[in-house]
Amino acid sequence: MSLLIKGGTVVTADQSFMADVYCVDGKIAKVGADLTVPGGTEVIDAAGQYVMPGGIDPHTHMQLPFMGTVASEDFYSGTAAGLAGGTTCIIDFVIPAPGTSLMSAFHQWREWAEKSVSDYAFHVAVTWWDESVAQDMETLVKEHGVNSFKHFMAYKGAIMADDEILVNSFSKAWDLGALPTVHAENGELVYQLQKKLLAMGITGPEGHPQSRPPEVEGEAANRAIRIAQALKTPVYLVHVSTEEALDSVTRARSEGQRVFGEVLAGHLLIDDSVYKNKDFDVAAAHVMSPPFRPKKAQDALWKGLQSGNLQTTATDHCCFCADQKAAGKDDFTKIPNGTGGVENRMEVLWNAGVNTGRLTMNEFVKVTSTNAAQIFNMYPRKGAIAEGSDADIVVWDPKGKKTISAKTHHQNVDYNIFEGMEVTGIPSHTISQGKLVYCNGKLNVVRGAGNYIKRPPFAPYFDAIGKMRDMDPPFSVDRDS
Ligand code: DUC
Ligand code: ZN
Ligand code: ZN
Repeated sequence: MSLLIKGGTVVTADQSFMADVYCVDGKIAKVGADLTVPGGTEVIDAAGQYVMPGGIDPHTHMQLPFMGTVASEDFYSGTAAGLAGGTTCIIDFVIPAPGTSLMSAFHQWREWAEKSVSDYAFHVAVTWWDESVAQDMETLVKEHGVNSFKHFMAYKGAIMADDEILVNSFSKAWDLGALPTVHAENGELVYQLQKKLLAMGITGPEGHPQSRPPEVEGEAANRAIRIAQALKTPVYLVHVSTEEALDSVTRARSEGQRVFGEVLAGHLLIDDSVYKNKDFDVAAAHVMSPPFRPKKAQDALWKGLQSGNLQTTATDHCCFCADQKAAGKDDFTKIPNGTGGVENRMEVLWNAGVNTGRLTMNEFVKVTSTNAAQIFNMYPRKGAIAEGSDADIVVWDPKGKKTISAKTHHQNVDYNIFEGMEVTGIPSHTISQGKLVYCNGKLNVVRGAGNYIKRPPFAPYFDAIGKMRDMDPPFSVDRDS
């Protein structure tokens, strides 16, 4: 099975050059000018277009059981929608219910994900703590290719990780060479503010952002970062949405702490006016956590991305249709939290990032693909156009235009948060595992074709962290004795 992408400009995280890309049996076999290839090779004409590493969305929730329902987008439809938008790999989240085994949840999610049409990996959430959790973390890292663990600092009474869980889990992650990640919102504050707002008679979606003001995120972000600092572990903050949280990330990085920050396409482009919409369905469709923020937060987030203090872009793709959102008609705290976007992340970021001069094309590749591959240890298998890398590639038409709409998207949800947005710069072709799976509006995917990607722990692969680990254990006492 061979395929040639001919005559395009290859754009990677660090360079741009004219070259053909020849793919054989799922891998990139050759990158070079005017390649001669065997007869029978499928040829894609990429003249006038950019040939980039396929996108990696490091934050999705396909078919997540959450808030009394299940996300409408499953691993089949969700990965297909990703491919239609140039995203060739997702990292989803295994989220065990508190008290249940991480291993059994992991196996459950693996089974659900077998229908994926593109490659995928998993972070695993730590939602409770005892010795069996520590043991399962070890098994996941050593035998199952999991190198990142998620902690929800919000969702009190459900999946919230308190400080005891954070400290134990971060510490275990450090032992294993795995990366702790956090959803940073102070769950107690959210809970108390929700109660207060409901008591005041505020029951509509406008109560959602009011119950999660920026301080809620700022406090939790800073706490997670400081805990990581004390334990000398790296930490990754998912969906940084406020100046307060970004300031904590920036300060820590400037002090040499290994802190990574992710920003959602939605938080860069949508503001909190959506919650004032009189139509419940529209306002509720935007209920996600952390919520969309006042417009000025977007400037700060763009600057965070431009300065490199935020390294990755994601979607937190977690879809619920109007009939599911209706569960919170009389009580905003019951609206299932989540919005979609896996299909549109690349094009909205190109349109608002590259077309405006905020990002160079190479920076675009970094923040949509290469940085995620490096941080989560899939590089250079993913995130690169190089001989030996997986042939996960997007051919990008910088002049192509479209108007985003739920009427035409492939996502299995009845609303699109980018509805009506006109974008210039769209994928013309997506290649997954060396096969053409999307061509000018047409998907051609195979159920179950996606592979689970194992991600090894960092040490000794991730040298800087390896050095940190040798230098200084998190505690001065020997925890093994
Ligand atoms: N936030 C959401 O909006 N949905 C799923 C989980 C989360 O943290
Ligand atoms: Zn989250
Ligand atoms: Zn999430």
